[in-house]
This record gives sequence, structure tokens and C-alpha cells, in this order.
Amino acid sequence: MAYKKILTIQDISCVGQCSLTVALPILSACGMETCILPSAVLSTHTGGFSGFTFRDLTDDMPAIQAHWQKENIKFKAIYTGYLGSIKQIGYVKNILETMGTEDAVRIVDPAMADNGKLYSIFDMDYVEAMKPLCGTADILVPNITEAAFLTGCEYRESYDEAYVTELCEKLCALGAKTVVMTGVGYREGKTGVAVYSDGKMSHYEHDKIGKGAHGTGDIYASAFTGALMNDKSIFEAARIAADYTVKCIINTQGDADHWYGAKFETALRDLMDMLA
Ligand code: PXL
Repeated sequence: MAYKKILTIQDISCVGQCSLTVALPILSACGMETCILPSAVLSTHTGGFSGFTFRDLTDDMPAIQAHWQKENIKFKAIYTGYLGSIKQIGYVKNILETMGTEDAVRIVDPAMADNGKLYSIFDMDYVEAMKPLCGTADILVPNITEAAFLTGCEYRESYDEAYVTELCEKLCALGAKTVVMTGVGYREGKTGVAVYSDGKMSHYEHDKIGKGAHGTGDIYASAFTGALMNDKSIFEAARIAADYTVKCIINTQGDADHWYGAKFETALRDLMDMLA
């Protein structure tokens, strides 16, 4: 396999096992040369800690991009996650449109909400600003909450395939080519991933383990990107990322002190085995 240089754009939460502290090791384990563009630096993530610091790096982005352009640096994949400001979303859209190789894959995780609610620092203006970014995605990786916010559909905890199909159709109407939607389960005790492309829906179902954990969306999107860049099909990458994320959640069960994230590190070997 050719050596692949990819870019991921998301925050550094110094403590909390999410965003870049998850994406970088996972993508490295998948054999990717992983370049980063931090969107913000926080002392911790915002999901349960109080008093966190937040340094927005929006104003650093144009000069970083200009330098890369001068050096003729291009990326085989660009994967975006949690972003720092509405203005930044515009810069990131431009990076997605201009900094990829001819055959680059653009993966957007609209990391902004979960369990029916927006993350604490975001509002509906932010949701509105995310829509054009999602429209540039070759592959959009939302959870159901994010999909509901982006499409204006009601958020539901129980639903059927028609609801998920409607969400996916509306996300594709924004411009996304393929949707890989996480947390989609139709039966008690089960969850899974819906993959929607060219009007065709597939679903990978697996056991639902407890309530899940913080940061698992980032673990999922990172493993998905890594598997896809290992030449797996979209469905196969979606399945591998789901199996890996389940292992990380199982690793973390029974440790109440570890409420803030999932222990993904000790399952990296399993991910590498799944890619072999
Ligand atoms: O895992 C998503 C995420 C990423 N980055 C920050 C967050 C969260 C979720 O709360 O707060 C800063």
C-alpha cells in the first residue's frame, strides 16, 4: 500500500480522550502519516468537566494553510471533527476544497451534539454554519442527534428505517455523497451503523454496550478513516470501526473513575489485526 499523508482538523482537548488525542494515535496505528490542524486547545473536553479553558485557533488557520500551499503539500484524505468557531468552519471548508490530492477523500464528522443535545458551547447558528461544510463531504459521519439538527427533523429515541432513510436523504440533499450514521439500532439491546450511498441503505448491527462513553464518536470516525485509507470498502470500514469502538467501550466498563472517555489504547492491537 502506498504511504498516505492525511490531515485531520479538530481540537486538542489536553485531557479527556477525544479529538486529536484519539485521532492521531488511531490513524498512526492504521499506518497513516497523520498531519494535524488543531482547531482549538482546551484543558479538557466540554462534556462533564466544568471551568475548562478554550483557546480558539481560528486566526492561525489562514497562515498555516498558506504555508502548506507554498510547500505544495496535499493530502490523500482530510477528516474534520470538532471545530472552534463559525468563522473557522468557513476556513475548514476551503481547506477541504483545495488541499486534497486529485483523488482525496473528504470525511466530515459534524461533531457538535449527542443524546438529543448540542455540546455546551454550540447553538443553532453553529448548526446552520455546519451545513455547507457537511455538503462538501464525500463521507459524512454524524450520529443521529447531529443528523436531526442538520436536517431539521425531530430527534427520536425510537424510530424505524424510514426515519433513518429520511435523515440520510436530507443529509445528501445538503451535498454529502455518502452518510455513515452511528448509533442506529432498531431492536432492544442492539445498535449499529447505517451506511447510505446512491439511494441505497445498508445497516451493520452489533450489541449495545451500556450507555456508551464520551469520545466514542471520535474513536469511531478515526478508525473508520484509518480503515478506509487501508483500502477497505466504506461498509467494511464502517464495520471495522464499529467493532473496534465496541472493544474500547468494553475495555472501559466497570471503571467509574474513567467516566470522561474510553480506553482505546489497549485495543489498538485489535484494530491493527482487523486491518491485516
Ligand atoms: O468528542 C467530541 C468532543 C470533542 N471535542 C470537545 C468536546 C467533545 C464532546 O463533548 O467537548 C472539546
